[in-house]
Amino acid sequence: MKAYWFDNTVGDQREDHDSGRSVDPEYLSKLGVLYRHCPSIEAVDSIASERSYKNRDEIIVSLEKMGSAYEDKVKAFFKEHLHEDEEIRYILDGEGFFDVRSIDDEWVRIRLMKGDLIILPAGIYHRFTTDSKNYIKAMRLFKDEPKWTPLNRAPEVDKIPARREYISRA
Ligand code: KMT
Ligand code: NI
Repeated sequence: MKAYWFDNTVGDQREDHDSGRSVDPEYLSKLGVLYRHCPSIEAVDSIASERSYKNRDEIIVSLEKMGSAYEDKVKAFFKEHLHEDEEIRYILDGEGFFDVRSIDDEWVRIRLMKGDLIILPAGIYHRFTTDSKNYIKAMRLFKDEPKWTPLNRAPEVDKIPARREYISRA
């Protein structure tokens, strides 16, 4: 894991976009973002049982696997959105970036690689992209039913309970 302020330059979303200013783990936890390095699946299992993540599946986002649908998929993941539940991802292989909005509405870019587990709180605006290697394999964990309908950023979405609760906690 490596977290830093996004450089806001135009160019492919899959480039690093590293401004050179790093973000420390304390700031991530202030945003409600939880990060753990889990070298083994047992470490993931123990977090899952502590936090009642009962279900899981796996997703591969790759050019090889998705072919012509890949570019559209990657663009869709990169639309700024939130969820009414946590977004929990454990990286099994490859790499990718989660961008999360800071308290001042700037982008913090989080590079995740194999063994990284991230938990985004409900109500945080974020987006995802693969990197220039175009390959990530991740486990998605969830409590009951997967509730990861993306709600794209909009004034109406700012008013939903999950967003209001997140804002009042951060
Ligand atoms: C998501 O919801 O953004 C994804 O599942 C992206 C692929 S998992 C790293
Ligand atoms: Ni999401």
